[in-house]
Amino acid sequence: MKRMLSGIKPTGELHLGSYIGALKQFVKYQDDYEMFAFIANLHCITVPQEPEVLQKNLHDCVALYLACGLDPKKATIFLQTDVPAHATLGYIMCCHTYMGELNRMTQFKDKQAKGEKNLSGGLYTYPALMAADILLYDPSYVPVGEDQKQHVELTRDIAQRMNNRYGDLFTVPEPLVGKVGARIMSLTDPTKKMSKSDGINKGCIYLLDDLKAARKKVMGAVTDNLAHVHYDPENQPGISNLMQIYSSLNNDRPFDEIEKEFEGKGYGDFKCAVADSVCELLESIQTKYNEICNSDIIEKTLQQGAEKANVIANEKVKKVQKAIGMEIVK
Ligand code: ATP
Ligand code: LTN
Repeated sequence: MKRMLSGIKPTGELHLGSYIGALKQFVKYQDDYEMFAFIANLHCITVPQEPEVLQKNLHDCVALYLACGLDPKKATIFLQTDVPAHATLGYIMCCHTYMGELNRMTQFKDKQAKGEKNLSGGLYTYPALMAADILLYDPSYVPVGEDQKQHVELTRDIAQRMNNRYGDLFTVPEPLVGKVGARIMSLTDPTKKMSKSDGINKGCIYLLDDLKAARKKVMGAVTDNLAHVHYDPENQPGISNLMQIYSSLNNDRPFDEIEKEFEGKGYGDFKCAVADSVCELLESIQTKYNEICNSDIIEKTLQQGAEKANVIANEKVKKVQKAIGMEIVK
């Protein structure tokens, strides 16, 4: 069985974008691949965090992995810090990544361009740690949203470079970006990605949002005055975003079918249907989330996941250190 790996940072509450772009894909693939899904609690401290808030987000992130359908019997679910090999290989990756490459990464460039002050060294070298996260496990595919594709491509470059220099060390992974929903946009500004890092806002539907609040956010989504439900991200970005959400939550329903369903109807009807789909999803996730919080499944899952991940990751780090000449070999 081929492997697949991905991770999410617990930098805030998970939202509909994280679900559609990433989590839903993890769940879909867990039957056909050996799935590794981890919580990137090293990556999340590349930006300042409040300890109590981070702790809560971390707990909720694991609970939501499970509530969204990841099954610990099928997938290996673990915390990045429970597998110290991530930090070790992360450092080695840093030493095999050029500053020119890091300078080209849009995530860092965007923050710098916004004039954000006191950006950390960790944020700059973040893609090298991400390469380590991936290469430790030799996955064939890495399911991510559109914004992370560049990081997986850098991972491929580093893997190829190290394979050429030291012999076959790593599987060169491919990013897996969904055709629909790889970039869910903010409901209040459909030119911006729906993002948890933006704090509490009306443009972002959190998976633990109160259903009434979620419905209100959908009904208040920014649209246009063209008055027809049509997929055209350039001229109708708000409606197209809602269509992506609707499609994704209804078995990837094709856009032309959605257009037909709402032909001659107003945006109010369409928004109502989107809100119904969103609330149905949230209700099911929240019911499971409450059950999970009242059980010991989180601790058990993480312990079991870390045990399995440590075996694979430690073996890989040994192999890499040996190949580089960092170990005394008798
Ligand atoms: P955020 O911008 O919300 O702070 P992030 O994208 O920086 O989050 P994560 O939460 O770790 O970081 O992202 C987890 C996964 O979800 C990644 O694969 C990312 O590409 C995907 N993702 C995040 N936001 C969206 C979105 N709006 N649409 C589609 N996929 C998304
Ligand atoms: N950088 C990703 C989170 C992440 C990740 C990974 C995703 C860290 N390591 C390895 C896939 C594979 C993000 O910001 N969403």
